[in-house]
Amino acid sequence: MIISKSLINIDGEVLIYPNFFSLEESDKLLIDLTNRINWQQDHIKMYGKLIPLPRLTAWYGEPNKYYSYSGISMISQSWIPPLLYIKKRIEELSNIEFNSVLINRYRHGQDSMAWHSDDEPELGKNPIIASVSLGETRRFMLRHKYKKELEKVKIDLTHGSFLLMKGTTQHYWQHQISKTKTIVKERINLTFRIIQNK
Ligand SMILES: O=C(O)CCC(=O)C(=O)O
Ligand SMILES: [Mn+2]
Repeated sequence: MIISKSLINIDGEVLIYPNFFSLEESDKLLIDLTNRINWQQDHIKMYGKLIPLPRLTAWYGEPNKYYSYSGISMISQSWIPPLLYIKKRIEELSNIEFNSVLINRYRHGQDSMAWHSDDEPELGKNPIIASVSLGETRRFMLRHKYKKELEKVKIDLTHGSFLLMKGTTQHYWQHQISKTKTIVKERINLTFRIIQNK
């Protein structure tokens, strides 16, 4: 059994498994997903203008799983083998079954994800988020929503790493991937989720 200590010690649980996938597996998965995922460029509306999200996205899962965030609605595309392989591996470790995955592709250092919690109603009361990273290492940060005196938690998510957020984490904590001025290659992140609708 692999044991991990929580990165936060209050109001939730965040576990990290740095080399969860071997280097060979991770390299192969990165190439497979880059080529086979149906990537899309979504836009959000801000001040009446359509702004492109600073990353490419895709939503896969069991049939008819809907997901909405920031005014964007997506319907699941069918699982493909590399996604099913990753899903099986993380389900074995976490003992949880996931039915969908949001995939983000950060093309360079200017692609990012702003502070947020994964707390959309369709994720249920205490969302369990299983996050797999491939490709370039990017810094993941957590901050408490109310206890401003708590230090931010910073963790580098490396090629083949697995991060699990559970319990009340999404009620009390936000997370982000910030932009970086350093020249970085592509990174793909997959967050497996349990959608409660239909
Ligand atoms: O890219 C990451 O590591 C985080 C992605 C994320 O927070 C999300 O998809 O909700
Ligand atoms: Mn998130």
